[in-house]
Amino acid sequence: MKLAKVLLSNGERHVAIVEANGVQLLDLSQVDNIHRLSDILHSADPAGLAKFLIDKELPPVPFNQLEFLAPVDYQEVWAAGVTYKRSQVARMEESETAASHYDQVYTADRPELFFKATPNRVCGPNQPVRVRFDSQWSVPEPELALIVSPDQKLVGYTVGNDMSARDIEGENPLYLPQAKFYKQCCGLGPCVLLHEGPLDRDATRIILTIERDGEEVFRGDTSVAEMARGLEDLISWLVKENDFPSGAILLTGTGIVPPDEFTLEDRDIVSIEITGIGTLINPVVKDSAP
Ligand code: DO4
Ligand code: MG
Repeated sequence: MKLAKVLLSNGERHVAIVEANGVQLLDLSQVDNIHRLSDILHSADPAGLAKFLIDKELPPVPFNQLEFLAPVDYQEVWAAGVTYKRSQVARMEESETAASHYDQVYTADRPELFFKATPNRVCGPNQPVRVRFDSQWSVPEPELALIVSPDQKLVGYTVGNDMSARDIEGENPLYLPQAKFYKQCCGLGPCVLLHEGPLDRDATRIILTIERDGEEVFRGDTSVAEMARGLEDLISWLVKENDFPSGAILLTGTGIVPPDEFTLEDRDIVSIEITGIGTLINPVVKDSAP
């Protein structure tokens, strides 16, 4: 089952079940203490609760009569890094001084984990993701994102974009927070696929395309099976000595890095498809230096 937050043409926001041709709106007022998407995701039985909450008065809403919103409420967004060989090689190329750190973290027990975004820095489908004006080398990072409940369980998946300034990160590893964490630095959506059994990692492909002026300027793909770490293992490191009363969203690292000569430009369109979950499309915005 897939769940989403949607905006209707009359301005109403709803939580909904995503079906083949549209969405079925939910009436959250039927159950005490269920006010938002994350309350359903963090419940003991998200699929059962969502089915119970279907608003039987309302017919399904077709996709052309709604917009998907980022599937985040109050969660912190975190990210893992250097979890795919391609990322390890790319980081070692971009950083002369810190190459050995990336090499070591790829094989170490403890993964690289960093704070990625607060909800106000997250962009939903079709909202612009940002390239910093002080970066001349930035890329999208297409990543499987895990929805983690306050009781530290994997409850769902969405599509994530860990926007990254490679020049700032490469100049000095201590600049990582500035390379990763800024306004509009993270894309999430369009919906959450509930975790209802083990993910078929081989079959879960991640496809990144970037368009400029209507032409495709980059395409890359990988599969989640290429990731060197387990999903539950990443969560176990995230929650070690940590509490997430509002839950967390954990991006799991990128396995696709465009060639070194590529940088995103203002008005590029980034599209990230993850098999079985959906496609997250965002335009890019980059302001000129003030
Ligand atoms: O170490 C830098 C960040 C790595 C990252 O974001 C990734 O591998 O996806
Ligand atoms: Mg990343």
